[in-house]
Amino acid sequence: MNVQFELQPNVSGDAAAAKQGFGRVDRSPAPAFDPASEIDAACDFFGEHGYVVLSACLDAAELAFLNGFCERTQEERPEAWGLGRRKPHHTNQGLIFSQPLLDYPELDPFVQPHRSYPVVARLLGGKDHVRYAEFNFRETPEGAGERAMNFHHDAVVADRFTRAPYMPCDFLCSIHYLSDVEPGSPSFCVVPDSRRFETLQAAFDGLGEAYREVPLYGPAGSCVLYDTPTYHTRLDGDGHRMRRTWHQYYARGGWLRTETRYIRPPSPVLTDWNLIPERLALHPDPQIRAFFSHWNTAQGEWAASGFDPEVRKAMPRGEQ
Ligand SMILES: O=C(O)CCC(=O)C(=O)O
Ligand SMILES: [Fe+2]
Repeated sequence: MNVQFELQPNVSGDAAAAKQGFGRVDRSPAPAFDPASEIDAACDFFGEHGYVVLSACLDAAELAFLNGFCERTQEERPEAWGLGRRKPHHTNQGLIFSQPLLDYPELDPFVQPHRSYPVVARLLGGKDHVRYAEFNFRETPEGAGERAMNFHHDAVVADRFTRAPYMPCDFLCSIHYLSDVEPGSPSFCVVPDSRRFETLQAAFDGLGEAYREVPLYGPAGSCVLYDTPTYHTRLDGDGHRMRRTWHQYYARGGWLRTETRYIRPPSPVLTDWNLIPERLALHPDPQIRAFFSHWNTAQGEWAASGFDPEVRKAMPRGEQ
């Protein structure tokens, strides 16, 4: 594997001070919560700070299965990972297997991971309100060098600035670490309490002394949940060590009354390309169908075609 990153200029923070963000990195360990016995504390922490770390979410057998899956598919379908000929999207981000659920039903048991999912459900307003949005595997290859991904937020909904109460959130992302993440390896990194700022600069100015960039370290099997408006990045490690991760996005379903006359609609679709395979989109169990009910227009067209493989192939990430 010979993947080399190109260094990205720091446009979100202060390029004179740091390669990423403002360089105010706080390496004191973030608390990690047991998702079963400490679910209340974990949800309170997320509600307050916009992220939470959950400990030991995958056991040794699950880790072996998921790592084995990644290694096997990198051999069998290198193009699906962007190995060899790099993909037009996600170039320079490392490797990604964007849509493994399309062809691998053996992953279905993982769409609601047994340790982290109850926390996810609580944060989105209860298990009847959780919707699938995206599922992928990623790898920063060994020796890829520095990348300096900019701090950013993912998809957001405008009413986050004004609605009351703020929670439940609109989207959240879970990142399960499939390899150990420690100083020296690339790590997911958050700016706590930053979700209600328009820019990273505004968070830096607004949070003042409290502004911090917190790398989240943890052994393989740790899980980070973050609210998508929270500023974050992949903080580079030493440029040599690898990191493998499993990313899953969830959205909030259903209409929700607020303290005002405003009624929150279901979250919009996260992406215009993510596809749900027929076995899940049209699942006989209505609860599973509801979980997979957030369809984008590409999905609508694919379903209308009878899930025609040629229609899928025409889509940018249909096969890659
Ligand atoms: O890989 C990471 O640690 C962060 C990735 C990320 O923020 C993104 O792809 O939006
Ligand atoms: Fe992101």
